[in-house]
Amino acid sequence: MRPSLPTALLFFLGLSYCLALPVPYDDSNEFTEQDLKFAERYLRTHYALHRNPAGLMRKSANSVAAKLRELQSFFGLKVTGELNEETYELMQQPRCGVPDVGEYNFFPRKLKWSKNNLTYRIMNYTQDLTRAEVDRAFKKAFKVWSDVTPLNFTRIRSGTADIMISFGTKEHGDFYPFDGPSGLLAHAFPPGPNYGGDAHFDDDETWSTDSRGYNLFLVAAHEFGHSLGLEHSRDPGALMFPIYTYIGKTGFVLPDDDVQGIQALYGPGDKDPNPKHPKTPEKCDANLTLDAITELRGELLIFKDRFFWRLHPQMVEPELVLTKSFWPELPNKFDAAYENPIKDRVFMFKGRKVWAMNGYDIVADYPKKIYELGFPKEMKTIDAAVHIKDTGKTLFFTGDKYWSYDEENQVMDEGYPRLIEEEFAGIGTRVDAVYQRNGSYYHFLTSVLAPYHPPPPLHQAACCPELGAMQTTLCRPRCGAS
Ligand SMILES: [Ca+2]
Ligand SMILES: [Ca+2]
Ligand SMILES: [Ca+2]
Ligand SMILES: [Zn+2]
Ligand SMILES: [Zn+2]
Repeated sequence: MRPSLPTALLFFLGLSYCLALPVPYDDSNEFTEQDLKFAERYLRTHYALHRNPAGLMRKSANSVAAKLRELQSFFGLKVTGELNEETYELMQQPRCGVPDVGEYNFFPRKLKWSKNNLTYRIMNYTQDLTRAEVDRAFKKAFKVWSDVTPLNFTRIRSGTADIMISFGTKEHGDFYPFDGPSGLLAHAFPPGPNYGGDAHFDDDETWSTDSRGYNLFLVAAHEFGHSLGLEHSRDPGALMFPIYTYIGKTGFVLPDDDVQGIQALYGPGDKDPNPKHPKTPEKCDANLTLDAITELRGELLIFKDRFFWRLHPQMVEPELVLTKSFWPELPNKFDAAYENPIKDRVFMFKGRKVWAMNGYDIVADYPKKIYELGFPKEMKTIDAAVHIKDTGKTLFFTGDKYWSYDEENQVMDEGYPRLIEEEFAGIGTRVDAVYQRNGSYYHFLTSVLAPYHPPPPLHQAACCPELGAMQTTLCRPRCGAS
């Protein structure tokens, strides 16, 4: 983790500017000199990009491309080896300061503590919270890990603990300076003597016990994962994913990916008080059911649990992201969603509430109650929704019935609800999600997938006949290969 001596020396000799590495970029974007420097710094911090002596500029340019490819592959972006908008946006997100490719990756052994009883000491406090709040956040963060392993954590108030915890700003005593508000939030060292296991928090952040600023418990739970020997995970649902996402007020449960990781090092504990660890959905799981589907400005968003897949026409692989990372104020999970492209609005439904989104912004006055659309007051949920461009109507499915909503006049059409079975025979009695593409083709997604009207227009279906159309779209690369 600590920089090799030459890197540190160059840093202190102030050679950082004259040795700036050229960052290859996609020239359909307008990146300023400053953007490119920022990108270079990011690769240096998180992808072990080292400066070479000036004479080796050409070679080093290649290595910048290699680091960009590593980053793009880590986060499941399109791998181009060039800086582009998508990559730059990702670099802007607040994150952990530990590299995604740890230098300790080069060691064949896994770093772990050789004892199960560990101590921690809180060296100082932030002004943002009371001492009791800070103590509680750290205690709870350790409990995340002790619940699923044989590890025990004991707080000591003097002397040297295994895990020394402190708040600091900018250069704070190691060679990994913090960077002011946002950007790097914290970092921690893998198990070992001295610095080993220690966790540092950037006190230029606003720390909180809720959604404001950065949630200290969440960041600490992540950092302590490093203190125990975990590296970053590529699973966007994992606590050890390097980018910060506030995941809501409901009780935190350690995701399955992190449980697998920590138990590979220390084994399971005696009793896990909360044995249900959320798994990240697999796009090619044959039993996958979906919550909701909508388009958003040409992209298809496919919702499942607290995630959605983004699929846009140029993308080969769908990208899986946490819903909260796009819309922190929205619920974790949805029942139904649809887009009205004329109004450029996406409507998302959960229980009796509906939110209207304009791109990534929530439209003022939302959430509203679904009865304001004309549903009976006793209706609790909507199963699925789809907007039909040609008619300007939106169809809502709930239980075995469906409704038709007139978008232009903003009223529910007369003569509804009707039975789904009457109009769409054979799709079953309950619809999970539905979308429309290419005119009159509807794709109703139920636990048994049922394309309606002529067979699925997605040509990929032909190569994966055992899967339904939607899953085939998600699984496209795999289908192409077979
Ligand atoms: Ca230590
Ligand atoms: Ca920072
Ligand atoms: Ca649904
Ligand atoms: Zn981290
Ligand atoms: Zn530090």
